[in-house]
Amino acid sequence: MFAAASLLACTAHAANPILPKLFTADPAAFVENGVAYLYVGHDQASPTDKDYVMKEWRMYSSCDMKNWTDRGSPIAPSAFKWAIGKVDAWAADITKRDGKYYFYATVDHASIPGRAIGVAVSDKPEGPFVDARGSALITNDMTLETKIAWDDIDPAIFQDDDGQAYLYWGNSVLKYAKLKPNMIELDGPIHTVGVERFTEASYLHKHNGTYYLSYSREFPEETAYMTGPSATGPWKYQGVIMSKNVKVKTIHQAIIEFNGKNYIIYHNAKLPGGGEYRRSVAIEEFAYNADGTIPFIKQTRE
Ligand code: FUB
Repeated sequence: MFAAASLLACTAHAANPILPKLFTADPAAFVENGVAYLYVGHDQASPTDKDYVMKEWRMYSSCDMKNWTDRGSPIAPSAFKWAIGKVDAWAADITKRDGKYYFYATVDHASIPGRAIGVAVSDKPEGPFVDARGSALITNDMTLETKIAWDDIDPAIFQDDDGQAYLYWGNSVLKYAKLKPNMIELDGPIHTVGVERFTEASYLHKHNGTYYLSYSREFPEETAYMTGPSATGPWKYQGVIMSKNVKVKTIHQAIIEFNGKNYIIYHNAKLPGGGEYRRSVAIEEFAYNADGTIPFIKQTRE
């Protein structure tokens, strides 16, 4: 029913930035039954705020990657009762398994200092999502190589063809762990991956048998990527996909295939009044090179 309704609702805006009514950031996306689902953090900072104000995630759907229908807010950080700190809706990611949708989200932990990652579940892509564990999946671990409060952010969920799920995340140090088939528990230890100039926003996808691990590097950030023969590497650096933004230091990508075409979804600050904490999600179509590498992709206005 939901997919059919989406197909009928292709009205709205078709140019970049694709969501002209709200400031939005940190896109996550997946495709099901000919519909693309897009989840973003809602940047609610005023022009004079000096930090993020993000009280909810928002969700949109599209049947053509151009016209996006607003599906409201599938979840807010307050859904995680153990996360009653600053409750900013930082980056999240989404996947489906066994008929349920799993939403991995960065929130502020109430009793363990720093950011943490929670997982919420829903029967429908538009939510409402509810906390799947009642506790954080990942908490800030000051014993790992970084000692910053925001090193456990930006979850990226990937399910391989054999059903094994991997969670990648991190700021400054890239980390990953396997998940159990229930999608809400780690299965084994947390690993770190040495990546030069890694900042955050890791994202794992697979194309024609090759694994692509993209991420933001440096600060201000540019989007770079590595490739490998498995979901855990070994990784070979391949280059920069997208260059730094002008009015905002972050960029945060997701890469999906939809109806045989490939898209990178990211954020800049090109909506009028945009800035560091007032970002705007945009999309570019791209084609893989003949050797499977990803070309440098220019940001467009439309
Ligand atoms: O939106 C808050 C943070 O900014 C995200 O977690 C990072 O990826 C960066 O985009």
